[in-house]
Amino acid sequence: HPIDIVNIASLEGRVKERMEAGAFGYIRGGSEDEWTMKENTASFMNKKIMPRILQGIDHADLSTKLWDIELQTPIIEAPSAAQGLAHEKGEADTAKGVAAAGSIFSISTYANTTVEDAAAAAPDAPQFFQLYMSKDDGFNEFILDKAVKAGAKAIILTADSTLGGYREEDVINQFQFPLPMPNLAAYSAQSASGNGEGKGIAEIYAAAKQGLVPEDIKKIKDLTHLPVLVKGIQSPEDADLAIKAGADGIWVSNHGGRQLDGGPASFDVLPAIAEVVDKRVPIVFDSGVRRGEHVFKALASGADLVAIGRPVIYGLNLGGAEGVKSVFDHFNKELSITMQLAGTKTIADVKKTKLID
Ligand code: HOC
Repeated sequence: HPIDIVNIASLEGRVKERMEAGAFGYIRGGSEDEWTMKENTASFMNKKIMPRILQGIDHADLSTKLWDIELQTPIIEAPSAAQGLAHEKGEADTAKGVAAAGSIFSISTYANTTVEDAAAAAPDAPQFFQLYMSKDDGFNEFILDKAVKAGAKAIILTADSTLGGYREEDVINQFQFPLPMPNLAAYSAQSASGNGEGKGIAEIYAAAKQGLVPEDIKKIKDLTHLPVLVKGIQSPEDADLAIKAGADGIWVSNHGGRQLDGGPASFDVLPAIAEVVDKRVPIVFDSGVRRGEHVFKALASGADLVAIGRPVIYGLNLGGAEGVKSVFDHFNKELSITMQLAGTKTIADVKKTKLID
């Protein structure tokens, strides 16, 4: 069902009251002191929007494109693992809600739904597949083949997660994934994480390929013939490295502050990355986005699309597919207001807006 939303930040408290403590801790939590996680949202205040007036703006048009994919909003869903923790229909309902918002849903390798079932839940909507590369090449080939056959439009290579950040709330709660991860279960060889059920986060990460290298980008492209977005870029050098190695898109992210604590806010590193990328490929941005104003500032700093993670999962928990749609509607409402008050009509106008210190 649709949910009433005054602001996105208040969803966390509502979900905490109804969700099992271990699941909530896993979803909400960041690593160590959660310093980077907090900085992610706080850093949007380091820049101010310089508004224009008398621009004849009578409404905002949020429509945009990634490659040839038409979108009703520049806001997309950030892939998140184990969405069955939030709702019995998990990723299938998220896919439906995101499709209703005219946006892109990305399914994680570590989903509680198969890539086929997620695709079937929203057959006409664009879906991406988020790969955590495994130590086992057989698994990588198997899962990428499944994603291609299910109709994925792009592969997201998660490059910041060869091992998990130290998340203390999971330690305190002795958190273990309570549900199977059917994309793992479908593969006959047993990986270190089995089918995910009853495993702790460290055991899940034990299956990940260590020592990812730029050549892995080409390997994925050769296997899938799909565009590859490299997710977890935080430095201009790595953006350049990834593009030279064949990346079709750069995903600026610090994994919502769940991996390296003590690193910079994602928003703080975006302008320098955008400068180096220099429009060679699109840039997706995530981490800490809780307001339409944050979306606006990320677009004005060089992002082409902005992804939201935890807010989508909170919407899923509170209202299933319609709850997810409500979260998109709320972000879009705030973004529209910000756009019009800043004197911008289109996403292209937003991207030209000046931010000041
Ligand atoms: C390699 C195993 O992205 C998180 C998820 C992790 C999913 C398991 C990765 O918790 O941040």
